[in-house]
Amino acid sequence: MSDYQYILVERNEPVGIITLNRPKELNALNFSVVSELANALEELDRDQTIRCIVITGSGEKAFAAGADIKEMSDKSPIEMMVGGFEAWERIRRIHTPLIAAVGGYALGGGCELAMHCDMIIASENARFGQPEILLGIIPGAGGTQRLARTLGKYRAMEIVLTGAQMSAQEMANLGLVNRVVPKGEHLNEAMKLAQTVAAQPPIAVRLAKESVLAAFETSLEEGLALERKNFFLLFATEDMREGMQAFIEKRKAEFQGR
Ligand code: CO8
Repeated sequence: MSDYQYILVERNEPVGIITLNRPKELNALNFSVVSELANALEELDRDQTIRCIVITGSGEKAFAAGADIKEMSDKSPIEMMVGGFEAWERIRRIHTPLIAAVGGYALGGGCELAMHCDMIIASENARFGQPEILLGIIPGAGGTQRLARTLGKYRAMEIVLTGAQMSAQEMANLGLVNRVVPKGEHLNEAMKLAQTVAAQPPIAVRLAKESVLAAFETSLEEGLALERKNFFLLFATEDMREGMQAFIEKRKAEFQGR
C-alpha cells in the first residue's frame, strides 16, 4: 500500500477503511486529498481480498467541511479544471461498494463525497449541506445532480440556493442517510454494514451495484435491460450454484468469488 500524506488507509479484510486525515482543517478536501483518495480507492478496488470500503473523517468535528477554500480562493477556471477534477470521475467508477461513515460536518465537497458512496451512515451530530452559494459558487462535484435525484427538485433547490445545513435525522427522513446512530458510533455501524456486504458473493455484489447505479443514468427500459443481462450473467458463476445448493442442503454458503 502506497504512502499517503492526507489520508490513512487500513485493511481490516475483507473491509478497507480510508480516513480523511486533516482534522485541524476539518478534513477539507484540497486537490491532493481527492487525488490520494482516488488512488487509494483504485488500489483497494483492484484488491480481491477487499469486498467493501468505508470512507470516514478523522476527529470528532467533521467528515469533510468541503473543498479547501484557502487553496481555491485564488484559482482561475482553468486551474480548477486541470487541478484534479478527474479524480472525482475515478471515484465514481469504483466497483467495490463504498460506505460513508459521517460524524460532524459533511459540507460542500464533503457532502458530495458522501453522496459518491453507495450508503451513508451518520452520527446524530452529522450536518449535511452545500454552502457553496455563500461563497459565490455552486456545487461542482455532483451536488446539484445527486441531491436532485435523491431528494427531488424542491428539497435540492432549498439546500443549494440557501446553503442551509441539514441534520442527520432530516437527511435520513429525506432518504439520503441510511441510518442515524448515537454520536461517535458511525464508524462501528458502518463497519458492521460493510462486513455484511463483504460476506455476499462478490460478483453478484458488483453487478448489483452496477444495476442500481444504472437507475440514475438510464431510462427505465435501458435499466431493466441491464438488470436482466446482469441477472442472467450470474447464472454463469460458481457462487450462484453454491448459494442455491447451500439453500437446498440447509447449510451456510461458501462463496469463492467465481
Ligand atoms: N476549507 C479550508 N479550511 C477550512 C474549511 C474549508 N472548507 N472548513 C474549515 N476550515 C478550517 C478553518 O479555516 C479553521 O482553520 P484555522 O484554525 O486555521 O482558522 C479550521 O478549519 C476549523 O474551522 P472553524 O474554526 O471554522 O470551525 P467552526 O467549528 O467554527 O466552524 C464550519 C465549522 C461551520 C464547518 C466552518 O469551518 C465552515 O463554514 N467551513 C466552510 C464550509 C464550506 O463553505 N464548505 C464548502 C466549501 S466549497 C466546496 O466544497 C466546493 C466543492 C467543489 C468540488 C470539490 C472540489 C475539491
